[in-house]
Amino acid sequence: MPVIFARLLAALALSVSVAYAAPHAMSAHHNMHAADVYQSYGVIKKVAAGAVSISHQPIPALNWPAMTMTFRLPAEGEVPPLKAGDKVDFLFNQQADGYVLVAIKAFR
Ligand SMILES: [Cu+2]
Repeated sequence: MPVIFARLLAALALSVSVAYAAPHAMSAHHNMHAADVYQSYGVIKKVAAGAVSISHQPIPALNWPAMTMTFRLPAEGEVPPLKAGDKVDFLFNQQADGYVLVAIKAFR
C-alpha cells in the first residue's frame, strides 16, 4: 500500500499543474464565477489524489472564519509536491461543485 500511495503522489505531482492562471484564461473554460479568485494562507493537513485539505486563515472576501477544508487540484497542469505540514499561499475559485485551486505555493 505505501508503494502504491507513493506512486499516486508522484503521478499527481507530475500530471497536475497549478500555474498562476489569468482570469481571462479561466473564463475560457468556466462560465461560473470566472473572475472570483480568492487568496489565502494556510497549512496543508492532508494530500489525497486530486485534492488537498488545508487549514486556512480567515478569508474576509468570503466572510469565512479560519477553518480546515478540502480544495480540489485543477485537472490540468503542474502542482508543486505538497505534503502535510507545508505552509502555503494559495488562490482558488468557487465552482458549482466545490472549491478548486488556481495556484498554490509552499514556503519551505
Ligand atoms: Cu474554508
